Amino acid sequence: MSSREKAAAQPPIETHVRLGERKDFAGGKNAVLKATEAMSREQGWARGVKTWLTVNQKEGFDCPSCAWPDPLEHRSRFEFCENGAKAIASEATSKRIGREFFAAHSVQALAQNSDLWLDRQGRLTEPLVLRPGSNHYEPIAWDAAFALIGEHLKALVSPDEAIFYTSGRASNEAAFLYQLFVRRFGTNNLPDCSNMCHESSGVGLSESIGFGKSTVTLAELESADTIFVFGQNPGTNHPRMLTSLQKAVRGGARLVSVNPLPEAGLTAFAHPQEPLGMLDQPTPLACLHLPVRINGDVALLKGLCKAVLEAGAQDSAFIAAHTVGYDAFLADLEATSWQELTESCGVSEAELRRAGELASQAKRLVLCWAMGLTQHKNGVANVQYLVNLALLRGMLGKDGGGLMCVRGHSNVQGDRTMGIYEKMPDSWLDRLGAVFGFTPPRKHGYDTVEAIQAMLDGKARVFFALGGNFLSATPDTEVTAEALRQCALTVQVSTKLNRSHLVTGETALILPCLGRTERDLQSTGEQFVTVEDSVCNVHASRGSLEPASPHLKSEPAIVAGVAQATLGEDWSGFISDYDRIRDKIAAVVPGFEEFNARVRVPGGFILPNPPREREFRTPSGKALFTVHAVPKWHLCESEWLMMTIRTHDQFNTTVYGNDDRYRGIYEGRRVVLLHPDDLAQAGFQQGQLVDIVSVFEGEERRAESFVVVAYAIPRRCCATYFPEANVLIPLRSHAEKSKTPTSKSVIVQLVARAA
Ligand SMILES: Nc1nc2c(c(=O)[nH]1)N[C@H]1C(S)=C(S)[C@@H](COP(=O)(O)OP(=O)(O)OC[C@H]3O[C@@H](n4cnc5c(=O)[nH]c(N)nc54)[C@H](O)[C@@H]3O)O[C@H]1N2
Ligand SMILES: Nc1nc2c(c(=O)[nH]1)N[C@H]1C(S)=C(S)[C@@H](COP(=O)(O)OP(=O)(O)OC[C@H]3O[C@@H](n4cnc5c(=O)[nH]c(N)nc54)[C@H](O)[C@@H]3O)O[C@H]1N2
Ligand SMILES: [Mo]
Repeated sequence: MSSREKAAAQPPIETHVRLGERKDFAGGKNAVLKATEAMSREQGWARGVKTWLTVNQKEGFDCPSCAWPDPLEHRSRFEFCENGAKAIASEATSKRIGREFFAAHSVQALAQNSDLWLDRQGRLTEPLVLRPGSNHYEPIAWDAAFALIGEHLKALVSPDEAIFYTSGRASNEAAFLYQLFVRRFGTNNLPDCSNMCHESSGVGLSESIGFGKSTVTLAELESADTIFVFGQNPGTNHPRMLTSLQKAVRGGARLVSVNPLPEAGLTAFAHPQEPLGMLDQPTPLACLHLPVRINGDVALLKGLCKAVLEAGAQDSAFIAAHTVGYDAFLADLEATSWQELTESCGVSEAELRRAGELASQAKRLVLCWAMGLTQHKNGVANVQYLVNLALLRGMLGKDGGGLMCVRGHSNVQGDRTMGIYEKMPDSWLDRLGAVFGFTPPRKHGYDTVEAIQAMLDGKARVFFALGGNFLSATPDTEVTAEALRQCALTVQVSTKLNRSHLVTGETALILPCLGRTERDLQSTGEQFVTVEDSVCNVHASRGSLEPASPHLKSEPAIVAGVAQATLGEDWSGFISDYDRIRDKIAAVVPGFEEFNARVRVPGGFILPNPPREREFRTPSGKALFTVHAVPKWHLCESEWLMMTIRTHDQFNTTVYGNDDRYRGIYEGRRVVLLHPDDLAQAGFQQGQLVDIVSVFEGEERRAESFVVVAYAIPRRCCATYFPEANVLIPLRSHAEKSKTPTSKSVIVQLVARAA
């Protein structure tokens, strides 16, 4: 083991914060102002305007921010949002870091800086190695880097001692080659960011309706008459969704927000591309906001289902023809009292009945959700109860109604379709093996939580990441740091500097890659890649900017380089022409027949979606009603239930700025939001500092110095920002069945710091 001094796993503690007013609408002129600010700071006008004119256009590149779909018809000239602009500015920045930067700064010194500072340094420009015992990265040639990885992998006792993580920005082509390499190498250790994200959705949907994705199209959302948005903050995380919600509401739809917080983007929207929007004259969106207690959604959904039944609005014909489990579902609901439900979810019976009425009257009901449902111990149950409501109202396979699981990373859904999953089904592996003439491993691999444990236990020695920021995105930051430090080799394929480059194994590599915005030139000419959005639309993405450095490689080229060095096979044909990768995808992945031809049609194509045809690929061939208990939380006087959420100025662990504009929190991120009465009762003053302590199975974890802020949040609930609070989330605290870390339900105590 090296004698290298440890680099800090957590960002430095910065407690400055300025409090302003909470906003009651999203968008408006400030959205344009902030987008322009980010562009001019990072890119300059020439590069900036070029990206703005091509993002999400049929001939351009797919926005690297969220997975919100693009309209199939009638795209606007500016098909992006403020936060997409920030993501693009961060990637397409004109700032660069190379060997001089790393010679000047040790990894320990770099780790003393904030995440914002790390991201602001600029694009990585050449492959770098951190040798055993050394504190500085130094340049390494691509071939030497590939050879080093190959040597480490070949030296392992078993292929299962290596872990291959993927973040959701990798293209379909990169992801397909990557999983092929990993399986040819001999393991299914393919954890991904989805494990921490919508895994509960995938597991819950697959079990209930035999399909793990959304069942509605964008056009259907826009023409729905009733929309519920559960546990999602689209004003910040999917801003283009507000355009669709606005369209729906203008067409008469009624929108209900189910969220502990009154999020600005669900309250009202001022479209920055409309004259009135620019004048900050918003369109009201949600007609009803249900301020559910954290993790109160099963109780709330049971209330809605009860109300639907009491109104006689169940779709009996659909239920009889297409579902199983209805009687048990009914019996459980009958045995549950309104009082138990309202006490648990914190929403009054009157409000629940009002929402139930809207759900009962709906002819085209769409249920949307994101992390507020998935990142709980019962995340799968949350999702399945949402399915129960859709089934009760017969809203599957019906034009204009259905389930909309709003994905995070821009290609996280596509990566899974391409086989980035530690438990791919046998039928899929059979096809992969048949097409490539080998026997893929069958033993399930590690998911994210298991991967960390395996590194801690010394069962995994090489960690490879295709994108992302594993250290800061995963739970239990200090524990994950120890896990990574125990590896012999850690490798990060990245565009920008982050903390995972600083907390490493004995040897570490940074392999810098092209971003989405950049031209990808290979020996037969310019290449494009493909992605799949939240509504299963597969389409091309073609970058046009000059690459940040001539030394960058594309992600597929990096994967091929590692494969060649490890397996001793020639993969160059895949890289000279990505059509050859797509031909193999067409042969292996269902729904991708004639891939090369169909993806060249502007706008791409939509993958098959059996539930839309009322085809449910479950063991019974029917959709499943499921029964779930209302979770019980026993919080003592000094305890709160904490959720970790995103500010308006970050993309996951990438911090673009220190403001959370819509929530009125500026210049700082280390805050804990509490109900004003809880704050008073605990004897805290707004602005004072507290330590946050989580107690789990007798173990204590502490995050120091958070500023207390009074906020409109239900009693006994509190909110902090990700990733600063990840240190408090125990590795062993994860969802049943999906193993998604419980990032939105952590029991904490708040301890005043001495003044
Ligand atoms: N600009 C930007 N865009 C992004 C991202 C980003 O970081 N920045 N991240 C991307 C990724 S990977 C993802 S997964 C998505 C995340 O998108 P979101 O899921 O919108 O992200 P979060 O900030 O985690 O917000 C979750 C919401 O759920 C609410 N919530 C928390 N607990 C509960 C609960 O128990 N019940 C209910 N009903 N609500 C609850 C919170 O108040 C918050 O409004 O966004 C994607 N897009
Ligand atoms: N407490 C808490 N923890 C959470 C969450 C939460 O809500 N609360 N959310 C979870 C969720 S939903 C997710 S999806 C995960 C996210 O986990 P990750 O996907 O691992 O994290 P990101 O912060 O999105 O990764 C950012 C890094 O990706 C690299 N990158 C950016 N673009 C590219 C590219 O085009 N190619 C390559 N190779 N690299 C690129 C950059 O170096 C950047 O620093 O975090 C999870 N963690
Ligand atoms: Mo995510």
